[in-house]
Amino acid sequence: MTIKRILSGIRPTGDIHLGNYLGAIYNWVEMQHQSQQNLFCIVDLHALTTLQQTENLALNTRTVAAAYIAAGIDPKKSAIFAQSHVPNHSELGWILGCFTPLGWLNRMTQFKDKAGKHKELAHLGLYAYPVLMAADILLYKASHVPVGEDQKQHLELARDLAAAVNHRFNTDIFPMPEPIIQGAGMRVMSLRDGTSKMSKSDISDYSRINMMDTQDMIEQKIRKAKTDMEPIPETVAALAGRPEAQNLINIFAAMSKQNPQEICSVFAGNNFSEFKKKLTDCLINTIVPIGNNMRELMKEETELDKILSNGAIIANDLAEKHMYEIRSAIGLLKK
Ligand code: AQP
Repeated sequence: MTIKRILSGIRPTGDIHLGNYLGAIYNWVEMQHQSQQNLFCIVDLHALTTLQQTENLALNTRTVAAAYIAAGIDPKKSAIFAQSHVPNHSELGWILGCFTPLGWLNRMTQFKDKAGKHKELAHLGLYAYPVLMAADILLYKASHVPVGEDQKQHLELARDLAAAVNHRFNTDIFPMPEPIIQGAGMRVMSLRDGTSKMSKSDISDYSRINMMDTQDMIEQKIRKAKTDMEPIPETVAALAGRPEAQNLINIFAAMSKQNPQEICSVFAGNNFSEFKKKLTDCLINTIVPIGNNMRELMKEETELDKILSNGAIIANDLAEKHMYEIRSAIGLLKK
């Protein structure tokens, strides 16, 4: 597959965790070598859509940048930058908003999930964030966008907006971005409840493995992770209806680069205690070195900020060039 330009990002809304790693960063590390240009953004403007999570925005932005680098995103190969350091994201977001029928936004399931019961109290930013996400992608003419299953609908919106603007102005200014659905739909679930996603915003720290967790914390969290009374079955099919067991087996499979069936075959008939020890070792071997690396990078704040400003220079150059073409295509007066 020829990949011209990849764009993806994570919201700096709290402790970056195993779900963000397995569902996103882990795949980007591989992909960065297959593509001609990589843009990995820390989407701080998107963090503003959930106002309760913006307390440590600057710190969290640096932490996400440190996680990218510590996990293997190479700043020499990939531009790492904060979304707010490229003002064109907001400009294009506004322009695209003017081409977005409300009916399209009303269909977005994430708004319904995140706004909850009191939709009329939800903010415009939360409602409109898929448009800003479309701007993030289309601003750079990204050819490929690695996204989780839950973001597929938003990528569809970006494609619809690209087609609508191209058609309206009889131009091909926006190439169609292609989704890359990550890790065969790898969705890491909470360690406390196998039916809800592992999330930064979960109030229980025991629901997730954070990328900066120590060995002790990982041991404790896996020991306390919810399971059931049944032994590990021989087949993956027999895990149906056992979401916590399924989640731990999926995590082990992803971490050890095996498939879940192989894990079931190895541990079939055992209870979870032996399995949990092996899973803990596996997590410690991968996560603790990344966490230590993150701590080192966080100590060198000036260096980290330099990486972000270098990334922003690359992103701004590209964005300004494209924005000039976009402004011309839609007929705005030249500066
Ligand atoms: N549990 C997960 N399993 C697999 N992938 C996940 N991602 C997030 N959680 C999981 C993937 O990480 C990327 C960036 O996520 P994000 O932080 O921008 O948005 P999010 O999905 O809202 O992440 P959180 O942790 O749930 O944050 P909060 O609690 O702030 O909403 C995406 O590719 C996402 O699929």
